Amino acid sequence: MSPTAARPLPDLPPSLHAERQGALALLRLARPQKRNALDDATVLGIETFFNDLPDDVKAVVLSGEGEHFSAGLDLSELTRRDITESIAHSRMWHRAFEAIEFGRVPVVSVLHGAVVGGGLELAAATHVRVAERTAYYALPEGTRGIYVGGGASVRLPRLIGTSRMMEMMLTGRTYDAEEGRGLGLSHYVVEPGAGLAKGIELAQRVADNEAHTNFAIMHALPRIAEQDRASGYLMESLMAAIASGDPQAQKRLQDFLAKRAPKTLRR
Ligand code: 1HE
Repeated sequence: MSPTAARPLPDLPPSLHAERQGALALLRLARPQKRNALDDATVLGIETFFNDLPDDVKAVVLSGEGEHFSAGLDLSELTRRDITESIAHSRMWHRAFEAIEFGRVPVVSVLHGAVVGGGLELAAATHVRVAERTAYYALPEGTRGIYVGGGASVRLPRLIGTSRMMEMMLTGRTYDAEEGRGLGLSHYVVEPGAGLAKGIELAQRVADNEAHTNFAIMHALPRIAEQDRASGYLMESLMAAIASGDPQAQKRLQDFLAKRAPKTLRR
């Protein structure tokens, strides 16, 4: 056990609730009276949470309390900032969501109700997305006279394409849960109320992977995808050699060959 393994989860503002479940940490947006609108305290709390996770946390499940995952940026705070402060505010969101996307452990988000504006930006920073059938997606920034600031311009074109994001912002359209799955906004659609259990089941599977494999998937894969082909192939070979050279990988391979490991069957 590492010296920090028994460390508790970080202290969080009242708008966030966190608990441990075995190797998982469950983080919940807990401001349902404001539809989980993301104020500064919440975004800073998210950054702290992901930067200070105890070493024995292997995956995180992120969900929202109440009827909606998140109504996005807290619009009441926006009215008080000048341009310089707004830039700093957006950069703060970037830092917090980078702590998710390029953090230490994979994050499974459970989406329901409104997943809009900054709420969609938050979801897009997570690695696996489960949507309950009530989930819907929108980028209302266009209709509010503002622009995305939590990383959507970078992440969403990679998920759904620049043209589709452009159209979402121009017209304020919504996509429902099934449409969102078709576009890649979520990977699963489940019945209302079933999202958390599904998210925990998936996070448990992720947590059972070797840490070095999860590292490669989270950190090497997206970088390779943005590289030129020759550099990408080289990086892939290096990563593959590092991964398969790990003693735990060798043990897993031996277990399969000795018929001690499960087969890859359809499920
Ligand atoms: C809020 C926010 C918010 C609710 N900031 N306070 N996001 C949006 O443009 C979406 C704005 N929200 C909505 O359209 C609706 O609230 C919902 C469809 C999500 C939910 O509707 P409903 O009827 O369940 O709730 P409500 O009555 O609208 O809201 C309940 C309370 O939450 C109310 O406050 P109250 O004091 O009157 O009770 C609302 O004012 C408050 N509330 N959403 C502040 N977003 C880094 S850049 C990202 C840019 C963006 O995210 S822009 C998109 C902003």
